[in-house]
Amino acid sequence: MAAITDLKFVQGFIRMCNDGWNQGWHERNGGNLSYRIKPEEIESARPYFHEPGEWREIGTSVPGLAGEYFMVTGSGKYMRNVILDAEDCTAVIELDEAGEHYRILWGLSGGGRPTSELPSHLMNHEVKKEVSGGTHRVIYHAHTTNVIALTFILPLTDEVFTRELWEMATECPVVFPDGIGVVGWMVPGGRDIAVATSELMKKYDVAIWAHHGMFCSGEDFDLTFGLMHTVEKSAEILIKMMSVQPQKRQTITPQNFRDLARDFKVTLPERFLYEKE
Ligand code: 2HA
Ligand code: ZN
Repeated sequence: MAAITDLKFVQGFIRMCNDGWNQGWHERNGGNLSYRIKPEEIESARPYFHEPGEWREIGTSVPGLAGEYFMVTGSGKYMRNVILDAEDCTAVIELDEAGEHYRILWGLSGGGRPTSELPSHLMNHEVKKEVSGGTHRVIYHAHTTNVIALTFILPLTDEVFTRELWEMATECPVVFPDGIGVVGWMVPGGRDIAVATSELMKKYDVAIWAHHGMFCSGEDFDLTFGLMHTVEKSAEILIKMMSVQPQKRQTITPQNFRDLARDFKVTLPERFLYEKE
């Protein structure tokens, strides 16, 4: 193997950063990505690691992730540059046995730190590792234009966002049957927004940050990118619809959703199927 960037998980990570850039979700240094690396993948990457860096504080405590390894984007790095220079823009980090410190094993070759949203990423990973029985490995944050626009228009409730986005495309309730959580405006980058987001991640795979963007969680790069893409496309349809006329002439009804749930074998919580006046 010629380089760490030839490894499959590193390639998948780089491709996802570039796909998000191509979607227009990562202006300047916006957005970030993290991946919880599998033990066999770490072994394949180990030959490329340098002497471990200093242990540094995460800024929160994630004991459920003690000793885990992550690939993460760097703070202040641009998603559009990842494909050109992954070694400068991303890093592989290891967590300590308390889940309170990390150290850099590879990457950020020009210096720097992991993503400013590291507390949110790791607290989401901790919750998702637990509730998914270890299957979820990807946490993705993007500045999705149409979802952000909707946070100025719709009431900031899980029920309204879930229902309105479900109604915009028949596949939506099948792709995110548990619904979507919404966090009101908060200061990004710290522990408080990380706690609020990880609370939502106990129930949902998608959390919206009002006037900022979205977090998605999933098993692999395809599923997690696909989830972000599906939610954002649905938001785009809603924005287009509202731009032409404020009222829907027809839509998918609560009974339609129940019929869909039966045939597609998903459970759609009734609290999202409320009657509208
Ligand atoms: O700039 O997206 O939320 C990175 C971010 C912070
Ligand atoms: Zn952001």
